[in-house]
Amino acid sequence: MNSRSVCLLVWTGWLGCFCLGAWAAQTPRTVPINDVEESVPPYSLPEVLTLRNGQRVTSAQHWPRRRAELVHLFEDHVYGRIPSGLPRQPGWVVETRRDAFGGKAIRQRIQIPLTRGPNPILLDLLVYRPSQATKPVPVFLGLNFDGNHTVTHEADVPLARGWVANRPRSSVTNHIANEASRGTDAEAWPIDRILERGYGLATAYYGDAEADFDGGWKQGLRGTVAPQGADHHFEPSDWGSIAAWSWALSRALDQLSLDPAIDAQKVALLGHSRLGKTALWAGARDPRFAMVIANESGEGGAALARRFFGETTLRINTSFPHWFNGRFKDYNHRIADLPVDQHELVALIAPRPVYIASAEQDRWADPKGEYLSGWHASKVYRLLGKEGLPGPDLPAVNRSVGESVGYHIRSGPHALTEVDWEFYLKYADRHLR
Ligand code: GTR
Repeated sequence: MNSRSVCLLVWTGWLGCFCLGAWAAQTPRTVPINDVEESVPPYSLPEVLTLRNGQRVTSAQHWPRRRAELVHLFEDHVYGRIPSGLPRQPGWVVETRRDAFGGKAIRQRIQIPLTRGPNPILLDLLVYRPSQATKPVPVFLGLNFDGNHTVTHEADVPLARGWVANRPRSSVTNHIANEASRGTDAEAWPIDRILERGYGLATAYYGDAEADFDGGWKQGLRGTVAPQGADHHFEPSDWGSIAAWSWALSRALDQLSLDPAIDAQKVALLGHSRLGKTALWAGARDPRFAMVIANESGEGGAALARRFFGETTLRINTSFPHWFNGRFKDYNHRIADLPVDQHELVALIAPRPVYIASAEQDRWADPKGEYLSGWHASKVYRLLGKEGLPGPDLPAVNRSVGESVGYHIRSGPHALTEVDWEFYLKYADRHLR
């Protein structure tokens, strides 16, 4: 080896160390995290019933003003503003099957154009409703993580078209959906049981609207509607992907409203994890959703941002910078200055029923912070003549508590399970029947 190559080797070595160091400085692993209840520092929450100008909201008539203020604050500081003038176009039924689930269900596949033009972004809505129903049915609506073909074992539901996440469970390794992933998420969507209980189910793949990676927006909804397309420069209050997915949910509701066999006044929005965050924001923005269920929605969902436990604002903004708007990053190191906290997001759903759920082992999502959000939002429910959660203490596991704010903490890990669904079906029976 000559002296030039030794020199080059040393230099690349140093460069390597430097790059690795810079990477380590940015990697989420270096972000401080707390997992010990006794180490949660004191915090104080913004007062949900006080306007920014200090005025108190003391009657139900004055709540809409505070509600509007909170929606704007969440748009400006957290999820971002959805551009005005986006199209709201009806979809078309691609296929109807009257013999789905052994004749128990009528299944429809509907395509909803989310953008204008000859090649619009299409949301594929998969809808099941009980075939024996004698009147319009209430429906659960939820986005799914890996494609419509993963929520069912039926062989004729087409594979998701666009980018999908690589997952060992679905044996996807190249971001392209494959047959091996069919039905891999069916446990999270007990369609049979939902139908038996007299409900319909509508679901769509969230990646249809926009792929879930930083940069996914370029080919997705946000890039397509931006005047500069993929060269768009985001302003701090521009929308993030959670807002884009929530927009798609509202378009799905438009579509369900066109079907006389569906009771569009009784659509319960449901989402798990990041899609639980999305469900909360969609339900907060769009008062047509009759009920919202946030399964283990965690940070940026139901969990209080100011409670230093599990995932933090800094961490989520580092791992998933595209989920929220640019301004939300300003609070990475000063969360106490954020003009809202997540109990106010839950309160935006009032007086409609909202259900928050946690899992005992899902400490990352901060079960207690999720519960407390519901508890602090209950104040608004009471003002509007409804009952919320019974008190500030986390209930025992596997027990459902609360009225118009419902809650359970299930034993086990982060997941949407049949146990969760049983609670949701009972809750829907109470509030939507
Ligand atoms: C995690 C993220 C959570 C939650 C979850 C999910 O990695 O930190 O906020 O959204 O993903 O959506 O599965």
